[in-house]
Amino acid sequence: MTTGTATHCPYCALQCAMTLTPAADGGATVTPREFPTNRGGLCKKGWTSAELLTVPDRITTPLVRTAHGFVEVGWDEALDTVATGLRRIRAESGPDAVGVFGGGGLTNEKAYQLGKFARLALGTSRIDYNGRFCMSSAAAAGNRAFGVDRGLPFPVTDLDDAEVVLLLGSNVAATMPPFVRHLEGARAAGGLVVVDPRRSATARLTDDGAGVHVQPAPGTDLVLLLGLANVVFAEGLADEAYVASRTSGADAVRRSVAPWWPERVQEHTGVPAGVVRSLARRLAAADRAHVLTGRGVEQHVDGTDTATAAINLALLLGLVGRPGSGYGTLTGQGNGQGGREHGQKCDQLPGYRKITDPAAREHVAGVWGVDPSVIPGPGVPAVELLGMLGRPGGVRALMVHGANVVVSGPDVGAVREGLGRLDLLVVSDFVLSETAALADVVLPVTQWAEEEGTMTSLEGRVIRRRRTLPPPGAARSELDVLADLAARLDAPSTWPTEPAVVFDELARASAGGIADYSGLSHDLLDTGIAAHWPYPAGSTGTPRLFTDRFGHDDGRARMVPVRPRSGAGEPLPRRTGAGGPGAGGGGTRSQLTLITGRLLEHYQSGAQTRRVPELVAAAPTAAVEIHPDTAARLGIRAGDPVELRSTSGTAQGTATLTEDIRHDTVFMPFHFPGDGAANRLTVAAVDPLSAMPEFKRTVVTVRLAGDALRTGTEPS
Ligand SMILES: Nc1nc2c(c(=O)[nH]1)N[C@H]1C(S)=C(S)[C@@H](COP(=O)(O)OP(=O)(O)OC[C@H]3O[C@@H](n4cnc5c(=O)[nH]c(N)nc54)[C@H](O)[C@@H]3O)O[C@H]1N2
Ligand SMILES: Nc1nc2c(c(=O)[nH]1)N[C@H]1C(S)=C(S)[C@@H](COP(=O)(O)OP(=O)(O)OC[C@H]3O[C@@H](n4cnc5c(=O)[nH]c(N)nc54)[C@H](O)[C@@H]3O)O[C@H]1N2
Ligand code: SF4
Ligand SMILES: [Mo]
Repeated sequence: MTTGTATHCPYCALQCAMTLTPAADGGATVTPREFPTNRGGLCKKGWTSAELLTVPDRITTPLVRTAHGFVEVGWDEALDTVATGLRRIRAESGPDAVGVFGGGGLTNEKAYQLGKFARLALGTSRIDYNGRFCMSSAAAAGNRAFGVDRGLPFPVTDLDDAEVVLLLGSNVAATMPPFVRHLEGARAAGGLVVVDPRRSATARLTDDGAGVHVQPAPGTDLVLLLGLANVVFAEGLADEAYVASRTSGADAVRRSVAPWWPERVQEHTGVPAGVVRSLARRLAAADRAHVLTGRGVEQHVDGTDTATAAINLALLLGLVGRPGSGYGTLTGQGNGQGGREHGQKCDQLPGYRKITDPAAREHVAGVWGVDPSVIPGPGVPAVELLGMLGRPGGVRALMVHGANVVVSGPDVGAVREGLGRLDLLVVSDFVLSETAALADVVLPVTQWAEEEGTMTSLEGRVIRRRRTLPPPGAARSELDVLADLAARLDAPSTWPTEPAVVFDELARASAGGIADYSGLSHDLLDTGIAAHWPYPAGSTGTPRLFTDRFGHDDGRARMVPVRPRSGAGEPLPRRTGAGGPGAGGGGTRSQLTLITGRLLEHYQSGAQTRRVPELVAAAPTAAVEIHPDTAARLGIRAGDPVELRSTSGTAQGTATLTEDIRHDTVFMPFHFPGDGAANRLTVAAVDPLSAMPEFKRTVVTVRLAGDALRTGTEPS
């Protein structure tokens, strides 16, 4: 009998534990494993995750584009092609003409090596990653308030005994199903509060006395949160002792929320004033309460301020760092947490260090064995990077590792055009994603079950990913690929390929930083310890942050007054930030607000889950959720093909009629390519503080799609 390998699911940040056992047919079988985050549970994606290892269209040989399409080549030829192209572009246009786009699904080792590769082998400042689309607003808010950004500053199991959990813009019942187990305590106490414009699967968990579903207009959460803080002040519900001893800035917050009394909040959000008052009282009365945010409130042009308002509320009530209570954001991608700590962000060096900080540069340069002046300065965030593809002074070559930008970026029509203007597009992936299909060179890499490494889960816990199977065909680890390219580019420093050795280097580079891993190694992690960072050498880690101080020098949390910018609370958004024509404010009867998000069955761009037959059968195409009254007004019936139009473009889907959505709102998942891509509609407007794009609030018109309407759309 073959014994299985203890590892974790390849998909989301819950990192459910599983045992993977090699199967006779070359694949593997999945068995759930007991672990605090999943308690022996898995969702459909986890159960079927091994199928992707042996999908028929897995790429196992490097591909180079010729006039006749892709041809299979050997590694030497592929890497020579890449290195020659990169050298030429660098010589002609300088190192910043090469861009790198990383991913929050990469192991810590790969994310670290990619950041080092960009700075040392390419000499470019222009690296950023898809976590910019995911965690950047929550991260900016957390850094600003606490001086530290760890999604959950406490173990997930701390939620189990909560009396009240305020869940804003998160649909965990679909996006992290086993997580729902940690909400049972709050449900039993009648204290689960779900804030979502849709009656989502998670909102339905509040039925039958388990809690309350609050249904604001999309993008009005900031006003709702200001209203809750207004009630806290007005009714003397703040934890004055905590506020005085552990925070600064409360007076400014008091002034900023004064104009947001509940009746005015009702006018802007649609949430009844009585609900605003009772919610604030409920939260204040609970001994154990949590405030949690998800992408629904963060993926907006004011996402950082909205997350800040949620943090202010939690601080006013004295929840942060109090045993059994807290504030957190639910990190999304498998390594969304670690992926933002080790240097793939344009402004960061390993250990969550600032690339502009001379001491940080000196430390990391020391580990790399280079002069600090060799390390470039800060680059540009993801949306800006995608906006400069093939532009004068922009990027002429792009290397993509772990992202499918032509499906998941905002305004993918523009992204596709940008990729088309490049001189060289190099994509590493294990399937021919929609982005890989546009590449000049495709490099086949290993999947989770074929590699060793570490991931950092949503609770800041570093865990081991373990190898069960050999890589198929010629597929190679990205660590090997980067090392071979570094050699071809005459890069300084050393380029180890053993994950445990790369981890040791990462640990040294992180020493003394905010996300300090220096006390960890693969061997230590293999003993099964619960390693929550910071984990400096000699420590035993930090399951709970903020119990007696925050990350700022004075040890206090900073409350930052935030106010709605122009347009907030109005039915339709105004454009801020770069790119494209304005969507305008106001609105007419034919205009609806599009919110985008996830289905249980599919993961992100769908590059992986659209290859798993069970998942495709359950959710084959993009369904557009519309309220029956709205549909009737537009002459749309259930199952009709519909066309959505925004200032960015058009997309098509199938109408699903549901009373779970507001009359003024439609919902579309972003998991599908081509005509069904929701991101053909989104605009490249970003939050000025985090550079997070606006994914959750786009002005659209919706109508029945006829064959005539289908013409004129670009082919996928
Ligand atoms: N099945 C599945 N699971 C996943 C993923 C996946 O792709 N598929 N991806 C993983 C990743 S990377 C992430 S980031 C997480 C995301 O996990 P979630 O944050 O749970 O996912 P979303 O569906 O993007 O958004 C959550 C909810 O926000 C609501 N919403 C939209 N606009 C607003 C608004 O203005 N205000 C409020 N209050 N709510 C709003 C939507 O209706 C939706 O129900 O999921 C992770 N897990
Ligand atoms: N409209 C709209 N758009 C959104 C969102 C939304 O809510 N609405 N959510 C945003 C969010 S939160 C996120 S996180 C992004 C995610 O968006 P994407 O970047 O598109 O995410 P994935 O589909 O996970 O793409 C990962 C790709 O990398 C490959 N891959 C996986 N592991 C590895 C690896 O180890 N190495 C390499 N080289 N490749 C690998 C996969 O096969 C896949 O092709 O989408 C964002 N886009
Ligand atoms: S909840 Fe996330 S980690 Fe768990 S099985 Fe599903 S996709 Fe995998
Ligand atoms: Mo995400």
